[in-house]
Amino acid sequence: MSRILTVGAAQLGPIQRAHTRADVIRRLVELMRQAHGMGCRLVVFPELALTTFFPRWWMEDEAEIDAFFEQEMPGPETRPLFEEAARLGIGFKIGYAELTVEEGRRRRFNTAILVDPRGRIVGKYRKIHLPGHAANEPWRAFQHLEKRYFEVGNLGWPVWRAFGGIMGMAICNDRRWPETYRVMGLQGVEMVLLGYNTPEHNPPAPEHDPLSDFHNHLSMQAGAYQNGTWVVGVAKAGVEEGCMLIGGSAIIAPSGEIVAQAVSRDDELIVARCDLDRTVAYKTSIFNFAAHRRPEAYGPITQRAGVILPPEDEA
Ligand code: ING
Repeated sequence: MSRILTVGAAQLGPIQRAHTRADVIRRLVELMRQAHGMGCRLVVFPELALTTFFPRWWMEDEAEIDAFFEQEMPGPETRPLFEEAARLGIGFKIGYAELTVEEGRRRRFNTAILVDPRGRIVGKYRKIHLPGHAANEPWRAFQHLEKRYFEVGNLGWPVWRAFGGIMGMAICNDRRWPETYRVMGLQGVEMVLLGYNTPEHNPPAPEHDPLSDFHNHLSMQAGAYQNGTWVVGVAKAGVEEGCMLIGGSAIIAPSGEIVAQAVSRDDELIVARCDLDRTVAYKTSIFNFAAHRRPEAYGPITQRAGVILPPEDEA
């Protein structure tokens, strides 16, 4: 049996600070129309797909910061995207900066939503692994202040039955952590949708820069294979406000093989016919968790995250 889901990964080129929401929505709608024309039922957009990657700057003025956030989704500026999706009958995943009031206080998250072909939001995820720093580091050419502007996501990694399968979401740095895929893998995920904004240069570890593209694909391919799931990883790419972001958007099979890959650092749609039943062979053999995975034998270390064990005392 084959459950084919034709998916489009809609990579975005740079979004400069001067680009308005309307400018960006026009680009998203164009990519959505291309995806529909190629038979896609689902199109995946990057992390923070509505604005430039503003955590590269230290800002203190609340209004200046709030301008990068969506206080309702859809809102007046994003509604045209939802309306076009419903008109075309195509679902989508999009990442954006979420400003909400919960438990009586304003809260900010790096968020992604999954929208079905009728325009209904079927799932929401809030980024858990926030890289970078919270303090101002003005000596840097660009900063990475996600810890300043976002709270750690408070929704875990849920999965949803949608598009004929079991779908999950992650955001950017999440893709580098095996727990991200495993938590969804333990729930039977068949396709993980994720977006990223990844600078080619990582100031804390510049010696890793030549491996940026390799680490990008390594992380997603490993996550796919080790959990028997498809992974759709979508970049915002190119030179954004002077900062080079990697591209390399890819659609990855449960085998870990890349079946489609972007070749530019611009707006670029890649498409694949994904047979969700290709997950079964991995979930029922090598990664049959019930038959082979033994968490009860892994020892207490798994419960003490972040502990660096001291060297054994010299006997
Ligand atoms: N960006 C980067 C990412 O994890 C980063 C942060 C850059 C990590 C370079 C390592 C190297 O892809 C976001 N937004 O998480």
